[in-house]
Amino acid sequence: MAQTLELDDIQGIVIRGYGNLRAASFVLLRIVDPAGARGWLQSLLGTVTTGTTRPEETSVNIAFTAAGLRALGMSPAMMAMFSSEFAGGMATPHRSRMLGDVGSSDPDRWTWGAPSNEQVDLVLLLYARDGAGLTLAYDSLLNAPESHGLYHIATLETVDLGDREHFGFHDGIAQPLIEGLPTSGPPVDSIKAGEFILGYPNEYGLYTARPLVPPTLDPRNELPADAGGSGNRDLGRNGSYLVLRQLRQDVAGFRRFLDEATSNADGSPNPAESTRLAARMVGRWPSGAPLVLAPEEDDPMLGNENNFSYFQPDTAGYTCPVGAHIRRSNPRDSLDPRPGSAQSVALNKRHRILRRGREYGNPIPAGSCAPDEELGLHFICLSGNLARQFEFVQHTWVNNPTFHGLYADTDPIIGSHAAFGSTFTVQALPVRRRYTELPDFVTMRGGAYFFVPGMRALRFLSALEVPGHT
Ligand code: N7H
Repeated sequence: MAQTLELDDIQGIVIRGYGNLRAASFVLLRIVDPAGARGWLQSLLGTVTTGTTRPEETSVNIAFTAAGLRALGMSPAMMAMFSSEFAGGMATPHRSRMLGDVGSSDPDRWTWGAPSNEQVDLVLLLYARDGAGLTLAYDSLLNAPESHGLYHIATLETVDLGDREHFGFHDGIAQPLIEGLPTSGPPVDSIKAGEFILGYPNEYGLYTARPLVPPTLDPRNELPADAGGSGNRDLGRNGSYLVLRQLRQDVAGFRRFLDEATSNADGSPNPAESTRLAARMVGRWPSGAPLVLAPEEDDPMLGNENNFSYFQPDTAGYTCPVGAHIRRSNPRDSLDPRPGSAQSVALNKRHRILRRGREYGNPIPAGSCAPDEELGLHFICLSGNLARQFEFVQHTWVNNPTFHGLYADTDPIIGSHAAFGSTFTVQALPVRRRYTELPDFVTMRGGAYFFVPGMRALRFLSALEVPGHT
């Protein structure tokens, strides 16, 4: 039986992407005065949007980096209970290598989130129907941040491209469905709540590791009891980990590559072939139609279709290349050792992410190859276990040159081509086609790992008792 989720204790961003709230901005803040910041958090408690109902006007969510939790006053003993990837942060040398944040994506070149940048302690995720509503929300919450003990580092603005992203593809189609929510979809997408929300059983039938604190550290009894029965209190329950990565997209470079790789014998462009190649790189046509269901041409009627698998219709990748972006980032039923089996699907379910990204920057007009401005995707995803979910997808699938029998390919859209593999292989009969020397189309501009506390944990954090302080 599906678990009942405590929606009123879960921040809304974990439950929904607020697709009806088209304006969004992500405010990066540093804590200057912990007591002031805790007071501000207390004043925010009634405003933070929970998962109970879909907001129609605005939404406010909040998440903390490990540095932010320390700055709020969390003791080293409590910090030690968070996962090591969260505690260490996204920009350590080891993580940079593992995530492919090297070369032009090296943290040295980031505009925020790197050790050389201003320390990011928290992010305020604001959503509204329109820009005016967003400004209103911002002003009511953060007018004069310094008076709340906060320093405003930057506001990551977003742009509304409808359901498209900058490369011209329909995005935001495929999502895992959290068990316990009244959403329906293919059973392969139905994922145990503990994969995304801490304090519930996950796809192993276990509780995902989370910070548990002894009752003595929760004297006001604010935190829920550990459902695992340890007798401790669960600081993680109804919380999640959030990954935020500002990914710059080189739209001009993408279009140039496609045009050059598909030009006619006389050198003239071949737009139909260019679109076909782009679709093979993504695994869906621009409308969103999956290649495995629409092998020959785009079919907008299938633009929202997500009920498909790979092994049975397309074992070898003749329809959707095995290295295509969506086939790598969610291989569905094609994982070894027994592709096409229930075991393969079960394995895949342990590596899902909830995507919540928003685009930023002015779009480049269709057909233009003019040099880009700063534009791309504020990639956001949520997971209960950063290492097993987001990092695994990024490292073991996206940037793995030997993924699925390949040997020099990384993800054709988001892979770190210069560092790990710049070939894209299109499986075909009688011979495959290989595109070589793909430039990097996506570059990191900044990023961090955050913890999205449940509402009771947020209250607990806002009233943290810091030794030696009142
Ligand atoms: Fe991707 N793109 O526009 O080409 N992505 N992605 N992504 N992505 C998806 O199914 C894109 C990024 C996933 O379940 C679609 O909703 C771009 C990162 C996953 O079938 C399109 C960027 C990671 C899926 C794009 C980017 C992922 C997915 C198809 C960066 C994880 C679902 C629309 C600028 C590390 C796969 C859809 C499934 C889908 C694009 C980033 C993962 C069009 C441009 C960093 C899991």
